[in-house]
Amino acid sequence: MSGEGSPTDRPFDCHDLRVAVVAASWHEKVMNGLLEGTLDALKRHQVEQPVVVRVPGSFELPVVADALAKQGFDAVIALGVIIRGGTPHFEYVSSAATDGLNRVALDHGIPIGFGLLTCDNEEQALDRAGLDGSKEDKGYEATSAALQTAITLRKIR
Ligand code: DLZ
Repeated sequence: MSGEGSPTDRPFDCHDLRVAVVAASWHEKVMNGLLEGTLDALKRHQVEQPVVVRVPGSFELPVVADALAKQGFDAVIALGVIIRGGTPHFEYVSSAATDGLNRVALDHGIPIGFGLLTCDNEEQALDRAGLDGSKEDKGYEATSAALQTAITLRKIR
């Protein structure tokens, strides 16, 4: 499944952008779909040799995104899946990851592709994972948005 479909998803030339991906490891099947969608988007936008770094869980995404931003990447794509359980843990991890990633974007002035799914159950996550039978491809979508933003930032700076 390709995430193409909205006007913002038409591929454009990003061959001179340096892009890194940071991906959590919980919920392997959904993560595989998100990562595949991201790599597909990077390829279609002609991004060369993206760096891919894995972290244990979504809570660890911001600190590694921050380290990658410090290395001078033009965009970092963050991928993770958080599924609600029976405790408030979901809220803590979701907001720590979301707030942390937003802070990295603003601190470093680079787009962070927001490929973080926060879902009530696995079915909702699978629907958004870009797998066969999924309704949406959030890996592709988050990547395309970040690349478009990196190009826009380059134009206005
Ligand atoms: C502990 C935990 C739980 C319960 N659920 C998830 C999840 O659904 N998605 C995810 O990405 N990570 C989860 N984690 C792990 C935390 O993100 C983190 O890795 C640990 O709390 C260790 O810091």
